[in-house]
Amino acid sequence: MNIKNNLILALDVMSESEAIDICENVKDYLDTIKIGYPLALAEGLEIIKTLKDKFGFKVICDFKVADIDATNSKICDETFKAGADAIICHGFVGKDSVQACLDMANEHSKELFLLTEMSHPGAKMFLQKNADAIAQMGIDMKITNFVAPATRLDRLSEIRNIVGPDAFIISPGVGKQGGDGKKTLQYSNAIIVGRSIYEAENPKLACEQLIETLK
Ligand code: NUP
Repeated sequence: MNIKNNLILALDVMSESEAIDICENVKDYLDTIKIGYPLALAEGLEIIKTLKDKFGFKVICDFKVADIDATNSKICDETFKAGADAIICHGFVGKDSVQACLDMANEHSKELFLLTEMSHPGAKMFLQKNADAIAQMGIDMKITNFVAPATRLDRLSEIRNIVGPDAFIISPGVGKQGGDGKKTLQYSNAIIVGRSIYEAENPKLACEQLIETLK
């Protein structure tokens, strides 16, 4: 995936009007939006097409798909039918569940991102212990896109080692969660940033300033 300025906006606002307002402000600086449950539950999956048609953005759906294989297939199918360019799934559920997501992504000629370790403190409790194995499973399954944390560069670097230089990694946790964008991009292909852009008094300026710090 080609991502302008290596920057993905996590658009976790709660209404279409807010979403459009933020997008109008930042559309010159980025071309890829990540939406998750907040906006999708508030406005429905139609929001995907709205953002794509209005701004030409690529849309990654952060639905952290984590169910049995049959259910994962249905979740991914609906999401891709709604226009998503990519979907994020969890890896801890195991190979059969992830394979169902990968198969559906391939059927639609869209992308799958495998979430390895999360960025928040709670990830240390259970997920971190298995993150290397999740990343390895992804490589064994020929998955090429991964999500790994900007908040722990040692872990991000380890995950990069496991998935290799050709894998595509996107990283949340820059800004509000404490991660540094420029350092993250030493290991990662793109950063995911939410609140420090959409909660800023001037999202356009916040975007511009953030991009400056990445150089
Ligand atoms: O490990 C993860 N951490 C994380 O923050 C995996 C994620 N998908 N996210 C998402 O990234 C989170 O749900 C939010 O949409 C975004 C980070 O937003 P912010 O902390 O920059 O506001």
